[in-house]
Amino acid sequence: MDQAKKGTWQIVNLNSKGDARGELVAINGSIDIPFAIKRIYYMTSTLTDVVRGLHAHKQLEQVLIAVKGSVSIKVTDGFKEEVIRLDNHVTGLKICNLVWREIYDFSPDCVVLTLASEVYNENDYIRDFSDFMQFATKVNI
Ligand code: T46
Repeated sequence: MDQAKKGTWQIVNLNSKGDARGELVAINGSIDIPFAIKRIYYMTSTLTDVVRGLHAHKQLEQVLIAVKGSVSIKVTDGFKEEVIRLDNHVTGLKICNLVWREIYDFSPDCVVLTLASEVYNENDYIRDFSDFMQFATKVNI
């Protein structure tokens, strides 16, 4: 496996341009989030007892936003761990590379929009937790 710079996670606050007609949230790559957006995908109709994710990425950075409903995300970099509940459309969670994520407790109406720094690449995934721990705890910060 290639060595990669170790990352972490952070909350990203987005601005809503509200007016009498309703709300509009615009996200400019490299301005409102700290990378250029190469891919967008969204999860919807996820069963409430399902756990998604269960992997880390070697290089990919992403911002997840619950644009509707709510969802919990457990993240760990191999040293520290946190559970974040995303429950509004103006709060994103930026997850850097080398962070294991588990996504669960989807509300029935939940739609999770994800902005990604790279196009889809299965080779970028670390899907085995012990491989992840071995790799993450060896990489220099
Ligand atoms: C992540 C979490 C938050 C594609 O063909 N293109 C894509 O861009 C993506 C994301 C997935 N796929 C295919 C691969 C699988 O056959 O869609 C199927 C489901 O993907 P996956 O099992 O990876 O889905 P999740 O929800 O476990 O994970 C996804 C992302 O893959 C991952 O990067 O961080 O959402």
